[in-house]
Amino acid sequence: MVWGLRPHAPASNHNIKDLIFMDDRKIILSGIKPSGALTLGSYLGAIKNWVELSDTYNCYYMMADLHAITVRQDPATLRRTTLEQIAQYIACGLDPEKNVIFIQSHVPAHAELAWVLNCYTMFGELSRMTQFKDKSQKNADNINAGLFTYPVLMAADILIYQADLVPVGDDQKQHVELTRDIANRFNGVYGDVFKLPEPFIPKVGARIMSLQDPTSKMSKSEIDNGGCVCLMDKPEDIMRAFKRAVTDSETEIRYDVKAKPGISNLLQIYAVATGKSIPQAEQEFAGQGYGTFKQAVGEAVVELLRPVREEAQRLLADKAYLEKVYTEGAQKAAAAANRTLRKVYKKVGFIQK
Ligand code: ATP
Ligand code: LTN
Repeated sequence: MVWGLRPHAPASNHNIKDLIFMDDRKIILSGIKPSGALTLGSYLGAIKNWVELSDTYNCYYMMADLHAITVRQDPATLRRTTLEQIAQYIACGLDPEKNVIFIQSHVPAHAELAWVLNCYTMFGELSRMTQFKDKSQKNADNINAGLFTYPVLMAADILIYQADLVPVGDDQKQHVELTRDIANRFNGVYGDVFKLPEPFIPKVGARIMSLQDPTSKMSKSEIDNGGCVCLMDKPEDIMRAFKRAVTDSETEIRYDVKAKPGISNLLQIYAVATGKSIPQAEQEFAGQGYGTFKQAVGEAVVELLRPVREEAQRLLADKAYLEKVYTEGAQKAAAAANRTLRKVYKKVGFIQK
């Protein structure tokens, strides 16, 4: 990737905020809410692909803290998980020299564009979002307006960088589709302002299920029920979670999501963790018992996460480095985001400063 001065930046005395990607690689934007410890689900569904894509795209990866507060967060915990998440992104293999790693609230243009896009998004569209329906059921005492308009902020996150691709798990597909609808509506009125983004959803690993309830998604806000494995979990905790994983009363290790959701989930986890295909995994364990299989899946996950945990721990001890990463990241992100925001403000008729 090539960094260069943004147009109209002073040629002398420029600093990092004037730097933008200058090559014609396609652009990626994605993010995760720092609403808890990162899980195996977000790793296999999203971050693992971010790392694979980061060599061929210009990438923006953020901590979506503005999104996190749609559900009540303890302020001290939110600060800690945000910092931990940055360390974990880097530990997973995202090089801050090649990728723009930043905290969403450090780039105010996201919230500013979200306001404008709110005026181009319909109440009916937002009412159909399944994440809103799920979260309002789970947080019945706090169905706030932010929870409802959350997909508009997500659209702003994506469109402000003119992203081509948005690597996410299956649960976010609907939000990326809505982003395209909003962009299309806006472009229909003002001309080609926004690029239309595509979701990038992995074939295997797009929906890792809870180990305790394999019919519902493994989710960091449901960490307490034992169905979740976190990136920073110790090997013995990971092994225990897999040993206790819910399966079924048969004995056959076969991929069949409807009839055998628990075993299918474990096969999926094993396949992505080892880079094997699901049929290869089925063959490997043909005729073996569930106990041996669960042990092998646990061991594969322990080995997958061990370097991530160790490197994240090392990075977390170096707060000055993490601060440098997110400060420079926000400056680079803001340079790109402000360009789109200025264009949008001009198009809708705001007087330019
Ligand atoms: P929360 O419980 O706070 O809603 P979450 O655990 O669902 O959080 P997110 O921050 O919403 O995690 O998701 C981060 C990214 O990881 C998104 O791209 C999402 O699609 C993906 N992801 C999350 N959980 C899974 C999962 N179980 N399987 C595959 N991908 C997932
Ligand atoms: N909505 C996502 C997190 C998120 C995101 C984004 C993902 C916020 N903004 C932009 C991709 C692109 C979630 O709940 N997992």
